[in-house]
Amino acid sequence: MEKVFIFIFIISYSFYEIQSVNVVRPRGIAFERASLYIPDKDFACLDGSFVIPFSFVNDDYCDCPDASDEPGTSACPNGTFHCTNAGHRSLTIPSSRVNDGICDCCDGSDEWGTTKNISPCINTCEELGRAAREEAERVQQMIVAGNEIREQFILKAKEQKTEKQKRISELMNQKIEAESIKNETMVVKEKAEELEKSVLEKYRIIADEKRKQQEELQKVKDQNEAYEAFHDIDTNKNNIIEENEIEGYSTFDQNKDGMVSEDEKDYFMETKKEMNLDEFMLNGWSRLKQLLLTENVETETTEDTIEKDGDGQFEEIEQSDDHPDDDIEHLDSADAVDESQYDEETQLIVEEAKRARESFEEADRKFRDIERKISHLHDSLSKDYGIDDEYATLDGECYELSDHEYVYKLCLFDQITQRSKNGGSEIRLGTWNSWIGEPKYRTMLYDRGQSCWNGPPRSTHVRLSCGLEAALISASEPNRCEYVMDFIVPAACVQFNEKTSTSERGHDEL
Ligand code: MAN
Repeated sequence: MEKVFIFIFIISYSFYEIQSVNVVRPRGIAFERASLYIPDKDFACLDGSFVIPFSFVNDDYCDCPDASDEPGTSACPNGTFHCTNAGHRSLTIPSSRVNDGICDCCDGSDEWGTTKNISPCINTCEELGRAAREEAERVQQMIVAGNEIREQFILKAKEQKTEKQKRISELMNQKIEAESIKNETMVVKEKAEELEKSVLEKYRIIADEKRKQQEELQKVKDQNEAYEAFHDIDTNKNNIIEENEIEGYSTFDQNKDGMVSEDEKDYFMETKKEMNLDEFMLNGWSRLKQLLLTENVETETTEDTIEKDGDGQFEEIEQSDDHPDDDIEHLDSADAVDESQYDEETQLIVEEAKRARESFEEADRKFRDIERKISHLHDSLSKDYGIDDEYATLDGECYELSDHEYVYKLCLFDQITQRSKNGGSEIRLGTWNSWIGEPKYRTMLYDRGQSCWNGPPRSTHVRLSCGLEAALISASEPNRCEYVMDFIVPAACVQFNEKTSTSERGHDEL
């Protein structure tokens, strides 16, 4: 195949081309690399691997492993093609796109050999370049305007910071005063309570006495019940419970199969043949009570669907209880001192103690309220609001965005939530954590949100960019329960190379 040199002479009036007049370079090579290709010398592959005659450059055969001999053809799979795109931005594309029938470069230079060495592409660089420059100009103007607002934010943040510091020192003074009131009311309360305790002592003794009496009554009632149960079982009235008497007493038939088995008998008799009253009182009664209780519960839960065995001793025991047990029913409340029984003086002392307690609680509440405010202000002062505190005024401000399924709510430096339009409760997508990534102060991380079903806690990245009015402009969920939001705000209107803060710049100028 005949080796052909292909040179491109770029003659145009654009900024790039004025520099390039008379520069000779192989196709697909940028101006700044043209000096590496000298036509009357052999060509050294740029990786230093081979030296080849210059005629091998762009001969559509790949000689250099680094593809440097074929910058203008698609011969090397790893090569790249540079389009000058005069009037717009130059571009470097993979060399596989050269002469593939698709116009990748706006100047059409990548399709030089598609149709008889004439590019099928229309040069759109001027038009695209103009649009790109207009867009760049628009963005630049927005950054300048936004930056002015940003400066105002910074000033406001400074004022707010000073205000917060002032507020903290005011609150510190209030805290001292509140603490002394709290201590005073505490002393008054303790004294009043001491007095209250001493005057209530006699009522407490009475209540104690009443409780003891009621316990005594309960004991007597229990013994009577035991005594009656014993005589119910002891049908031959010889004061001894014998095996045949157990067999005839249905409560011992625990599985209700119509007979009292050996095991059921042994549960009560513990393998003994008989039981006298003393033994019954000591051990037997408590075991019988257990059976009665179970029987009772079963009867209740089956709602009388199981017919009770004929003799119904349990009911008899209940019915045969003729002690007046009104007092016993009130046993639980007997511990409490009955206020209505206080004499007038005691009543006054109790009321005074109540007032003293309320005053102390009020003073304590005020004190803790001040402490909480101080700590809240300290928290806010220690938050990172950007290099110049430019985001400080946004703390707590909320912005919503609605898509077809959810309403998202971003409350800056606080939390993010998601509400389904089909109802249901709000889901927390994260709580403010920190700034992340580079450049700094462009991405916020909100994490520790509500746990995903069978997954991690929800978290959100909020990407900030320049806009003249703060707004949440997008919300998506690229991975399940991992959300990404875009938020525009004037505080982000700063050139990336303007990395130094205004305060730092101030120092430099000094
Ligand atoms: C909710 C929403 C979704 C999320 C699922 C995960 O429906 O929070 O964003 O993907 O829960 O189960």
